Amino acid sequence: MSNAALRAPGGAAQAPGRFDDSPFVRACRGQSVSRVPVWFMRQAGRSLPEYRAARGPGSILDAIAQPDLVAELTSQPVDRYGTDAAIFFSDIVVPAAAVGFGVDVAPGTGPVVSEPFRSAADLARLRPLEPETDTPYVIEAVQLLSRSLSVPLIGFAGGPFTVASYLVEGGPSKNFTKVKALMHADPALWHDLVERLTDMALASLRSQLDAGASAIQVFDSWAGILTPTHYAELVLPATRRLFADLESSHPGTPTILFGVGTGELLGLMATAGTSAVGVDWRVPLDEARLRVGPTKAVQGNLDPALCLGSWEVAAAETREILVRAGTAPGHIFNLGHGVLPETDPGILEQVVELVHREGHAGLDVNVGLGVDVDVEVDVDVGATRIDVDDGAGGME
Ligand code: 1CP
Repeated sequence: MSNAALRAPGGAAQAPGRFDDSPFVRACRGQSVSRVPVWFMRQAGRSLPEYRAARGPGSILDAIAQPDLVAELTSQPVDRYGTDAAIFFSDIVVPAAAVGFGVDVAPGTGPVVSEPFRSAADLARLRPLEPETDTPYVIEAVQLLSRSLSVPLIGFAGGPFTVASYLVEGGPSKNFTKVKALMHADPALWHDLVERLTDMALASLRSQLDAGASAIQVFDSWAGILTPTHYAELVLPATRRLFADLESSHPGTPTILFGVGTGELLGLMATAGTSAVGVDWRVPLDEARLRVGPTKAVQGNLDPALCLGSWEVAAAETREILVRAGTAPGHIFNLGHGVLPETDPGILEQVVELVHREGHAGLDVNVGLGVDVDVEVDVDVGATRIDVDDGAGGME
C-alpha cells in the first residue's frame, strides 16, 4: 500500500500539514510510523476527574459553546494519557441544535428533541449551517487548539444515519423503529433529510479543517443496526458524497468512518472514500483488515468494557489486538467504542504505554528500507496463544 493508493482516484495532491510526520497522520495514510499511534474515542469525559472538575453542571451544549473550556477539555486526555491525537470536544448534534431544530443533550441520557422530525414540513427546520455565524465557538476553539496542541486534532461530525436517528426518534433508541419506518415508507423524504444533514456535516467539517483540524472522523455510530443492502441503498451514497466533497475542498485530509456493530458493513464502509475505517470489538482486527481491504487503514478495536477490570485483562486484550494488526502499516489503536464513564484512567494510561512499547504495525524498522520483511510474532496472551507469521510488511 503506497501513499498514493490511499488517495481518492484522481485526487489532488494534499496540502502540507503541520502534523504530516506524526504517527497518527502517517498511519491513516498507510505510511510507516515511528510508533503505533493510539487515541480513545470519548477520551475526554466523565472518566477523568479533571474533566468533572472543569466541566461543572448543566447541558454539555453550554460547555461546547465556551472555547477556552473546550480547549481545556480537549487537551486534558492528551496531557494525561500521551495519546497521539486529540478529539475535538463537541457533540454530533451541535449543527442541528445550532440551526434551531430544538435539540438538547440531557445529562445522563444524551440528545433529546422536543419536536421530532416527522414529515416534509420539518425539512424547513433544517436550514443550511453557516459555521461563521451559527457555530463561531467551534471555529474559535479549533483555532485555539491548533495553536496549543502538540498532536493532531481530529475534527468530527455525526454520520447521516446516526444524526437522523436522533432527530426522528426524538432521543436515544434501542431498536430504531421510527427512523427505519421513515426510511422505508418514504425514501424520497429520507433522501432529502439525509442530504440536508450531509450538507450540514460538510459545512461543519470544512470549518473545523479551515480552523486548523488535521483529520476528520465521521461517527455513524448506529449504522450497524441496518442490513448491508439498506446501508448501501439509503446511507452509503450520502456518506460517499460527504467524503468526495471533503476531498475536493481539502485534498489529502486523513479521514475515518466509524460505526458500532458494523461487522457486516465494513466492506461497504471501505468504499465511502476515507483513509481509514473504524472497527468495533466484535470483529477480530485481522478479519477486519481483510473485510476493509489492503488500501485502507484500520482503527480499533479494544472492547471498552475490558478496561473496567484488572490491568492483566486489558493488557492481554491489547496485546492480542497488536498481534492481529500484523506488521503492515495502517493501524491506529483505539477502543472499539467510547471510553466508559467508570473506567479507571490509570488503565488507559497503561494501554497507551503498552501500544507504544509493543505495537509493531508499520514500524519504520519493519518497512523503512522498502523491502519485504518476514516478521514472526509469537505472543502469549494468557490462555490464548496466537502465532502470527506476517510477511505482509514492506508496503512503502
Ligand atoms: O454532559 C455530559 O458530559 C454527557 C456526556 C457527553 C459527552 C462527554 C455527551 C452526551 N456528549 C459528549 C461529548 C462528545 N460526544 C464527544 C467529545 C468527547 C470525546 O470524544 O472525548 C464526542 C466525540 C461525541 C460524539 C457523539 N455524541 C457520538 C458519537 C460517538 C459515540 O459514542 O458513538 C454520539 C452517538 C453522541 C450522542 C450523545 N451525546 C451524549 C451522549 C450520552 C450521547 C449518546 C446517547 C445514546 O446512547 O444514544
